[in-house]
Amino acid sequence: MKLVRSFKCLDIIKRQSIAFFVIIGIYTLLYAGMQWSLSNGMGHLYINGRLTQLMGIRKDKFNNTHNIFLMDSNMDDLNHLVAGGKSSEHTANTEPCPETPPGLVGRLNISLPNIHKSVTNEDSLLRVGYGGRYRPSDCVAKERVGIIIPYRDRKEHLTILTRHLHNILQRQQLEYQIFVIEMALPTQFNRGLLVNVGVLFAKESGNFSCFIIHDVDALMMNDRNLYRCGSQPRHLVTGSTKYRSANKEYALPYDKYMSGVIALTDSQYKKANGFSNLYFGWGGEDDDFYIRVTNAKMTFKRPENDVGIYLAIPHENDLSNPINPSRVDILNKASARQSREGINSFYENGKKIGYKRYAIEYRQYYTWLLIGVNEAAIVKQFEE
Ligand code: UDH
Ligand code: NGS
Repeated sequence: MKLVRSFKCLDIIKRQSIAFFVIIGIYTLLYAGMQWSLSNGMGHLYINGRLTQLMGIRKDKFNNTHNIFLMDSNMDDLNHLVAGGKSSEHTANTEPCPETPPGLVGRLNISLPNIHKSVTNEDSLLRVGYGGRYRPSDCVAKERVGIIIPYRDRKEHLTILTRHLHNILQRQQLEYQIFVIEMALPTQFNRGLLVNVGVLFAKESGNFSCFIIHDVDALMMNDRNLYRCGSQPRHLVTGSTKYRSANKEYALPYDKYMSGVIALTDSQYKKANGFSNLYFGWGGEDDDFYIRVTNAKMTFKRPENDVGIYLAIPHENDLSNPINPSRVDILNKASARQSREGINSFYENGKKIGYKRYAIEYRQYYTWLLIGVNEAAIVKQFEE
């Protein structure tokens, strides 16, 4: 009897071992397949919390998000997945929101020593949908705004800015989504290229009537500075603490300076052919864009002087954004290059070229896109 029992026991152990190895084998195959697909151009999509019932999702150890592996090109599916959530709850009220939002307070009481606290409104954060989307629930927004933030390694600034924007843009009764576009190392930072990619990505993600190109360290100080587009491109900064002098609290470095925060419709952006992609490192891309806008027979408009004021968060120089020694040479040829190099550079026979999407993450307060760029290839493409 004892012998029979121990045989049975052995049999069970054998079967369990086989099952164990089969499961390990399947996991190994799945994991290898996943790695292979990632290294062959498939993007990651990370979505916060709620979609855990889907296949191919694993919890991210570090930031409590979930990763979903999907084809890069499948933006319609991605949008469908992240639709829903608080921001897209349908409102019964189809009345347009008023021209002047009723809750504005004007000059904002924000200051550096207490910056986190002074920009945060917890209620506004609770109303944000996946990927940093929002839509007013009591009226139809006057504008659907895509906020594009070119970004690398400024985590603290990003936390502050996104909190501030969610608070103020909801008060401005806008429908909006925040996009953070990051360039993977080791490539030198390229603000213009990131903005172009951001606008293209935002256009795939939603139907935006206006794009706001926003530096990560610029905090608006007056909520009457409405984040809307106009019949001409808009420079929303009339003065920043960054250029503060003894006799001027908020200033600009020169009159044609058009950086920090600008607002353009898709058609205005296209008319200028977007930013140049050739400025790797610091400086020049904003002056180049000014030339492009002017060549396209448009002008930048600014809000009232006391409305377009900004608090600039101070920071050290960025190691991967050194001053570009070629910037003036590139700038001198801005007009000659404009029609063949810009936002139109990225498509060849309907295919994206010049950069790779490494990851898309629908984070709690913004949508994040990480791209890889081959600097030598981009520069070579446009060598005279
Ligand atoms: N940016 C990053 N990370 C970087 C570099 C730039 O996120 O490493 C983004 C960010 O949105 C920033 C914007 O690009 O607000 C513009 O960057 P910038 O370095 O041109 O401007 P910023 O006002 O600094 O941040 C200016 C200091 C550079 C001094 C060079 C010589 N005067
Ligand atoms: C100009 C740069 C711009 C820059 C501006 C302000 O000289 O890109 O200074 O810079 N143009 C060129 O270098 C050709 S700041 O004072 O903010 O560091 O935006």
